[in-house]
Amino acid sequence: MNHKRILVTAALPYANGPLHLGHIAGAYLPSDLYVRYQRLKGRDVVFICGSDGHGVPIMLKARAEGVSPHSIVDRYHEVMHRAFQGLGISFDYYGKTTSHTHYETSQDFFRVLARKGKFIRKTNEQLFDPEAGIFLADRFVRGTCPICGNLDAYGDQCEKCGTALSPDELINPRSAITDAAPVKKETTHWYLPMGKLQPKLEAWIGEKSHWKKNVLGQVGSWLQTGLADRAMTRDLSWGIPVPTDATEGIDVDGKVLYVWFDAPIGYISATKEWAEEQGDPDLWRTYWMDAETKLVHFIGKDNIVFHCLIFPAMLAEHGEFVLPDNVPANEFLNLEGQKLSTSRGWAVWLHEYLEAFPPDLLRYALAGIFPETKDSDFSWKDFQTRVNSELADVLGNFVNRALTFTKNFYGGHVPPLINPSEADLGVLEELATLPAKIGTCYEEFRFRDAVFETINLARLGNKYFADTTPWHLRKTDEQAAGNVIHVALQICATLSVLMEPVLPDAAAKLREMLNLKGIRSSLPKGLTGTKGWDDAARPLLEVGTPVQPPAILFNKIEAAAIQTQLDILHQRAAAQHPVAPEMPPEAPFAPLKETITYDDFAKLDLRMGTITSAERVPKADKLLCLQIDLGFEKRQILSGIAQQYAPEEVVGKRVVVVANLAPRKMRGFESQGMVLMAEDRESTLTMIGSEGENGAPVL
Ligand code: B3M
Ligand code: ZN
Repeated sequence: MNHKRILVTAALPYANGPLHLGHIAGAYLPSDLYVRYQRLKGRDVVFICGSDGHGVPIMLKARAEGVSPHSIVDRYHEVMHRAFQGLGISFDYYGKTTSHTHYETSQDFFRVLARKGKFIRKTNEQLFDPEAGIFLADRFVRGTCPICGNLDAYGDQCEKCGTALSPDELINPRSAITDAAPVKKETTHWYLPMGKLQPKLEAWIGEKSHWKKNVLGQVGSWLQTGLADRAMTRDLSWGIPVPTDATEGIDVDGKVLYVWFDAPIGYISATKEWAEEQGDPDLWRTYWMDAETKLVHFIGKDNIVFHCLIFPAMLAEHGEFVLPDNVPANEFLNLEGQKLSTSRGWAVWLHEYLEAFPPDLLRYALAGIFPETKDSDFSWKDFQTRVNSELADVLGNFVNRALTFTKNFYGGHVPPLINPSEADLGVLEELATLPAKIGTCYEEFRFRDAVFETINLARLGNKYFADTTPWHLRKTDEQAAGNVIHVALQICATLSVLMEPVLPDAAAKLREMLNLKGIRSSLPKGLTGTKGWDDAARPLLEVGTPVQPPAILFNKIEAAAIQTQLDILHQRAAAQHPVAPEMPPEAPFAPLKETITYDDFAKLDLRMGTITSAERVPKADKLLCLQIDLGFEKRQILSGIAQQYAPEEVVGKRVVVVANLAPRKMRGFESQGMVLMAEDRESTLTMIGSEGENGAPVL
């Protein structure tokens, strides 16, 4: 469908801490590049974001600091908003979910679903902290992960193996507030019947073959596991109260909307507030309710289920809204080869980066390594290389040569193009193809490719210079040399438009040097210029235009500045995580379990086997799905070894299998047994098994 307008959202960050590079590479910078490109194309686009002020993460932070959730939200809302502005993330509106409009909008939404009978009500037992006197939702419970054995999994998710959990699945649950062992208590909640809605969602997802593979993969595995009904309310003291007029007289005192119910509605509320600010309060309806809107949600991979299944289900059940056209989620960004972790102090904070270096450099370096199809890694060394050898040596150098030549030999004016050579025309032809080519990269969310093609234009310029050697040429053929400079300046002008989404500050500086006027801005309401993206296919500079002597576009980064950043990172990590080995030295080995009888042991049926194939399990970083030959039959076994063994490494390995373990389902796959491993004190796993034919009992 041809869309008339685009509504772009970026995930609402929890207002419980500052932003780090992982956030930026996940959702915010990709969305900003996309939106700036669309604005340069002259499209009608609105870019919405805001702070997520509810949910347990905010409550835990407030508790930790002994202040109210409100003051946490207000503080980090400011910090995040400023940091976004510092990086040039060009939202049309940045709201927060503690606003009055948002409370009303979320409660209205709930009312509509309740009145249409879209919820089912369930009363069941949930975990309750007897000391604190409250129900323990989501992250208020911690305990042992039933899948991977991580001792510190959250009630909604295990961060070690990535499995989504519900609090009652945890082994040895304990309250995150008082550490007390929770008891069970009855409570009533309103559920979205995801199980019933699954066929509809499947049909809808079936039309989304244009979505990114990593997104479809995760969605597919959720659907394969089968969707479970989701409670849309919680027993919590912080959140949007469940509206009493929608609950058929049932007491909802102390009940609030689930944060993942209200947060995505925050996109709608923020659009309302934006419309209000435009002086056209009803304008939000056009963006949310007219079928010709293209709705695009930018998020990180941990938010996929909410944006691809739950929120669309809410929107569809409500009935008045458009559904997302695309959800281009990114994978995760690692840092210096390790998983980013705010609790371990392993992170680069955006506001701190901005104190050290200009925003454009980070935009460029990150866009080149976006985790578009798989996790990627940010390192300071790579940052330095990208800045020095690409921005400074390729782009900066090319612009500098073109402008220096113009100043020294053409009186600082754009020379004419007379009887151009084949090389001149070849370059202009190539240039003419680029806006469409790079535009396609943006349209398809291939930002790394877009950046690569953009810098390539400067590479092309440098090569053209090297091939035509205007510094020699001008001694024999003044006019031919003038042609080269003319073409080089046109390349600069086109670059100043095509680099704008990634390098907005440098692009503006370059246009000023070139005295290039009338180009549309990529900022909100930037549609006033007369020329934009597509015009960059043709020469933009008029002959005779006076240009300025070159100023430096990108300063190189010294090794010392990089070392400073590395030192900060390592000191920070050391302070947050003082030499703390996973196991305390007093208890070097796991304690012995209680004694069992021979009969207990004899119940185990252990068999020799050989791994015949192995593959990763979508959405579960720790799991490999193994096919094992037991001689008399083949088994499929899921094993939590993916972080230590690559699939290809384990094929052919001899193992001991617990062959009479009841099968169970994990991530939608059946696991028919278990593979024995030795786990040393560093948590390194080793497989056990050597001689003995497949199927031989181990006694
Ligand atoms: N606040 C989770 C997160 O920051 C959540 C996103 C809400 S988007 C509607 O990852
Ligand atoms: Zn786990």
